[in-house]
Amino acid sequence: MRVLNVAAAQMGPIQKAESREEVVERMLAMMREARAQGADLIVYPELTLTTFFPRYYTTDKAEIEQWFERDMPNEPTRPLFDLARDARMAMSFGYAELTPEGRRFNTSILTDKTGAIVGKYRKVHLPGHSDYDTERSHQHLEKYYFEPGDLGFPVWRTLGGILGMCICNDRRWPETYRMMGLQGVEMILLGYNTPSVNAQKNAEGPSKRIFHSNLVVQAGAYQNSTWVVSVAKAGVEDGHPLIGGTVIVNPDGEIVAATEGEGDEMVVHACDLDDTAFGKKTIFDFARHRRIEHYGLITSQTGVVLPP
Ligand code: CDT
Repeated sequence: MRVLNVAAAQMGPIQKAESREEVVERMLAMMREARAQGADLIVYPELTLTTFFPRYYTTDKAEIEQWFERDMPNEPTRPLFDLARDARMAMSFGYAELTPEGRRFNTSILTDKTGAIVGKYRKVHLPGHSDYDTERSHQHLEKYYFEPGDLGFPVWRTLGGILGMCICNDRRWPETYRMMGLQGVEMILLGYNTPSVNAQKNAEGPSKRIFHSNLVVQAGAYQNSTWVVSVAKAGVEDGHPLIGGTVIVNPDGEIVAATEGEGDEMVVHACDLDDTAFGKKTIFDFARHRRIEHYGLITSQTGVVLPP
């Protein structure tokens, strides 16, 4: 048995006016609860430290950069690293990253139990649009604020297993999981901010959006025989609702833990990484069963090309 006790720490809404320090206080409260429950790892959502700012449009550089972190850890986040180290707990959270060269990424990090950053992932699949869109009920300007991640889909040997990360919209793409599956991933950590209503199809509300969220993470877990920890930032941020639906999914694709509400809420589950072995050596033994000679279009072509 290789059991990781994992805390999926859903965050409730973060209003535009909330400071990093206020958010970190909420994160620390959940980390203390996770420590009391003996968690080895705590996982927070995408862009944990701020409101989901890609819904706001501005051309003002200072206004844009206020959402970004130049260093990690930095002053406001240092208490998280300190408590995690004292609690001997690994952690993962998302934030907006501004590099010394001025590049902007939607990023997640993973620490080990000493508080050292052992993994960094930069979101590859950026949804939404790059210009202000008058047709939408709300903006989703990730293509404006960020450039696509440049690190691929790495995995890390840490915490006694093989762990990987992805971020929000990445979870909807089978390529995300398969890239990590091909490196033997045993647990994928992901956070999301998903608006409760489709900005281009208002009839698509929260229940269908949670259904889609679960559908993709359960399929990704099963088809790659891996644990997936899928963590929401939820609730109403300055009038803009986000779905909850945080889940921990086992390598059979079953939900084994789920939040109930849309506030700060944690669920903890003992995840045995050895449970990934059966699927990996039977139905999803890639080396025996994959047929890469038939998969060329997946990497040679981006969009659909219809038959003549
Ligand atoms: N944050 C993020 O990636 N959200 C997207 C919303 C898609 S609608 C533009 C998601 O896939 O949940």
